[in-house]
Amino acid sequence: MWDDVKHVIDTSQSFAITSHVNPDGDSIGSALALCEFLKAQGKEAVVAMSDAVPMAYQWLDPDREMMAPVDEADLNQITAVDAVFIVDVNSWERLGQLGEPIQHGQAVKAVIDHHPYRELITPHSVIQTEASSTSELIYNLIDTLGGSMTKRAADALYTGILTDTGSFRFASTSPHAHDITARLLDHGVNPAQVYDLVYNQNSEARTRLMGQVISNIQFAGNGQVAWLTVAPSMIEKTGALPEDTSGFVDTTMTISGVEIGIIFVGTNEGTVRISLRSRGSKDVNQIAGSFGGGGHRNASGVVFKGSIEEAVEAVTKVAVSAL
Ligand SMILES: [Mn+2]
Repeated sequence: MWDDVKHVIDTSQSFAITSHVNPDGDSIGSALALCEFLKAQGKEAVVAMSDAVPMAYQWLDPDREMMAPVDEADLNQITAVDAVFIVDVNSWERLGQLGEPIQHGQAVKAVIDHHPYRELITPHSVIQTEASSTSELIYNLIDTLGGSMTKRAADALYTGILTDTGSFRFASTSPHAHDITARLLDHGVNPAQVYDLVYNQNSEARTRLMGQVISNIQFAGNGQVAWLTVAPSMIEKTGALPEDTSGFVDTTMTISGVEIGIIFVGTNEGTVRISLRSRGSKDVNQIAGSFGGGGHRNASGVVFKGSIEEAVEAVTKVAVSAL
């Protein structure tokens, strides 16, 4: 299964690793661990993301080696590498400002991902939809190719599995995911410390913004669809950062009776960043797909062109009809 990826690694010297917009624990964790692995093989490797790294994951990159968000100079460096690894996503659009330069660049492209897909964007792809996380796949890669596991890589992979399994509660939490987690603890990961660093580092501004956003929650479909809206002005007034809204959508799913939860985050560029969550068989991947986005059955995302009002009207209508 890893033969093709091994060939890409063996035949290249310089690498860039990238992932989807709004990077999360799994995209950052898997990218950083793969970067460590490649460097340990004597390769040059950098991680580049279209968007900034949320506070919760900045501790994984203490020297700020990641290019996130990328700038013009970064783009030149990234397009000059021999090979690009695209992790935790299989879509040019979801790479944000990195999508076009990478798609049309000369580098070999390889995908490592666990999201359902319609078509491959590169023939060099390892996509296992049954994996709990891309971090689980990167663990398997390092294990198979015989790399050493540094504490930093172990922390990164543990963070990816922890966050993508919703702290080991989603349906994707397999015996294999727990098995890998156990081995990461053997490499020195401290679960209490990681949990604290990931989940208990909110700023006062983020907490105030969350309070405002939650107090304006709205419902449709007999309380089965709940949604939150965040206007750019709310973020500015509270002094919070755009990435501070990450995780807000999960509060909708703590409400009894809610089957589909949505957050609409407006930007100053005339787009709305939408995240969707659902319970059980309710498929928000399909809802996101009908607006050009994607993800998993129970967690997906879309970038919508238009106003928050237009996005709410269009997406909640589809959500209610999906009940
Ligand atoms: Mn993931």
